[in-house]
Amino acid sequence: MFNTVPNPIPARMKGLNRAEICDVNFQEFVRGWNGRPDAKPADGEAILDGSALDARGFRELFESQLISRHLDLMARVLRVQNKVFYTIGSSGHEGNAMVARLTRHTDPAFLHYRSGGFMAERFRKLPGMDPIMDSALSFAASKEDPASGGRHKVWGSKPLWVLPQTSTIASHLPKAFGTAVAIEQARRIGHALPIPDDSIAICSFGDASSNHATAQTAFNAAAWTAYQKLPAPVLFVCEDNGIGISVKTPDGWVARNFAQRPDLDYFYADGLDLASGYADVQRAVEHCRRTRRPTFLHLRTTRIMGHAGTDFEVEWRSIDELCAVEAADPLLRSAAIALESGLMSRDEVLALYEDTRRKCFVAAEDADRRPRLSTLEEVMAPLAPYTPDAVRAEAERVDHAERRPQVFGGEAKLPERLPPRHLALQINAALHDLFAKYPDALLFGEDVAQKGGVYTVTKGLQRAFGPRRVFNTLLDETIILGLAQGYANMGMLAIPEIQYLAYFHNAGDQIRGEAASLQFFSNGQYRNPMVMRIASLGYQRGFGGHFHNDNSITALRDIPGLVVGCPSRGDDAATMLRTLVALAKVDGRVCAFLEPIALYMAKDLHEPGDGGWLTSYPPPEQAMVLGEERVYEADATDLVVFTFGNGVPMSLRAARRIGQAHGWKVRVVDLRWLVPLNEAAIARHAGECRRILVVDEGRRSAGVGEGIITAIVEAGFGDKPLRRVVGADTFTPLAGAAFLVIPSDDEIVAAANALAG
Ligand SMILES: Cc1ncc(C[n+]2csc(CCOP(=O)(O)OP(=O)(O)O)c2C)c(N)n1
Ligand SMILES: [Mg+2]
Repeated sequence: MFNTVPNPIPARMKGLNRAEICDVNFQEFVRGWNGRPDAKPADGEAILDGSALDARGFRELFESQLISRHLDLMARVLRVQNKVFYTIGSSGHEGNAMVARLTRHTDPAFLHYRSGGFMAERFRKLPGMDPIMDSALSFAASKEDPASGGRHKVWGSKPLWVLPQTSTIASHLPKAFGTAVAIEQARRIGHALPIPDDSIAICSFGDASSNHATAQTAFNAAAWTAYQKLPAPVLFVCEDNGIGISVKTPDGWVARNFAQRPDLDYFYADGLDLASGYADVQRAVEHCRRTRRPTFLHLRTTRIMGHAGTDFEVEWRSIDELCAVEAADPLLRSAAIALESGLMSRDEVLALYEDTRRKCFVAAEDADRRPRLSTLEEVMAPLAPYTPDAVRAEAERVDHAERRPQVFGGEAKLPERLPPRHLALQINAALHDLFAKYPDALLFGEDVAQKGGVYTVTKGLQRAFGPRRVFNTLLDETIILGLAQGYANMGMLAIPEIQYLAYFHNAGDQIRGEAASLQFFSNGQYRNPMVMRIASLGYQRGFGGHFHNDNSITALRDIPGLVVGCPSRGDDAATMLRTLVALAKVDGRVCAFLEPIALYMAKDLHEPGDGGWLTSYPPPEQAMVLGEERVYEADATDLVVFTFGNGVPMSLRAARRIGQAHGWKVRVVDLRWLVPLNEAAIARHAGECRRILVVDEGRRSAGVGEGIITAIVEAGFGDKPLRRVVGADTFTPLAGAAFLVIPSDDEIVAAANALAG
């Protein structure tokens, strides 16, 4: 493309690494340029004949490109001095600055890690911001990094609506799609957006990433939406550099795969050439904003200086190939445009280049002198905010009393006036209450609408609150959780349903890597609160087999910051749901609400017909405190049983038998909150009782029971007689064999007998 370093490398370049070679290339290219410049264009004139880009625009984009490049070069130099801790760069991708220029700083952006150019350009949109210093602070992992507070090198900014992304490729596409849908849906439910109504969501990623299942599901969901003539203004920007780390994307594959997709409108732009690429980027952006249709911008880029600073391409790629790639460096093209157009002289280009370099190094050295995170408390501060008084006040707040009779079909039908009922009905009533209380609440998932869910838990909600607030999604858990993040990003209350716990695992990264991490990686500046309802756990009399009886709570237990609650009875479900919603509203928490399927319809406890598992509906001003356990027989001290979910009624039945057999008084503690575990309460009950039983229907390995026992041991009660009744490390079989793998009343009694013996 351009005349750059010849191969073999001349002596003067021997010993240089490829970043240094690209650096020298630029300078030699400018010095050696001997074309004839046009008459210098005025600010508003086209930079080159026929270009849609004017001179001022070009000049700013070029500066943004140079900032991005010199941040990369700086990172390579200072990495070895331990002043910078991240070297995945943007070199070759600087043309993405055009996307930033042609969009607004209020268009939410979820960015590829090669977005240095985009960021530098977006920084221009607000006065008084400093792209170099802000980025340098992030490279240096400084506590003063305005994006993540020193937790990660991210492209992120609160005022610039760049929601931080870290490393997992493609994981941000579902929430970008979700955000686009949310922008449109807000108007339909009367919710005031934090950004203009005609905003679009921007989402960039690499060519290799476009193959990822998580990316493909976002494209599919966007097309599925557009096919139904529903708006989904998301601009997918595929930055195609032809390679992913070391694996080449087959030539032409991205165009082949996307150019003809129905309902995903394809545009191509040359990201290596500002003068010619600009108009094409503009067309794509304007199309997305105007038509509100999902738009795929295939942006040609290249990757120079390797995947990251640690990628020594010379070891696995031919020099010829490297030289060819480096010759396509978009900064050489920009320099050529600057010179050809007459906008800048060679000296001016070189001076700008060196001045930008200097600024980047000065900023980086400055950033290095700023404090870094130095205590665990600092690191974890934004992870799991909890303001108990405000949460309680929010959970108990009732300002929808007037609407309730209409929602529930009359004063006499208010659920608290009805006789005691089972879990499914009380969850259903609690959801109706919450929807009446929060006009921005949305419930969505598979089969939740007209059918009311597989177990009819959401029955009537859509009729009461309309299809804009209660609706079926397409069949994909990743998208359900991506939508939840999108609605949350736009300030709505997302209540996604996952039909079965097994299918949460299918999409777990959307919570584990994305939703639960947002407050952490944005230093608490962004939050995507939600209450995810999941039909869970076993005991369905042998019906349904493993995937409808999944008991892996482990997969949720170790997600930092997640709140997990699991009620065993209807009244607790209602008060817990209110608190979970308050946690979401007040502290921005991501919450999981595990609904024990087998208890949905349970009415009796000890004998058929005793109605022992029916509960009265708690009036709306009642809520449960996070972490608070329910204790049965609080004065009993012979034995304490720690349990939750299906374990609660089993333990209560077993307690009666144990009492009869041994004359013991048995205290049963329903923990209700599985994450975080209330270790203090566990310690207190363990300390007050002579013997301890842990009944955990989850799996033996890493289940909740392990946490309970650890809390007991760490509190110093490990020498008390203790037994655990726990599910086996197996998948759940069908029919009667299902009962072999999970705890039973008999096993609990047997464990107590062992303690007595
Ligand atoms: C889910 C996931 N798998 C693997 C990786 C490791 N990884 C990081 S970048 C990358 C290649 C991405 O290539 P591409 O999408 O083309 O982006 P580029 O780096 O070329 O800009 C891989 C495999 C990852 N970050 N996330
Ligand atoms: Mg690539």
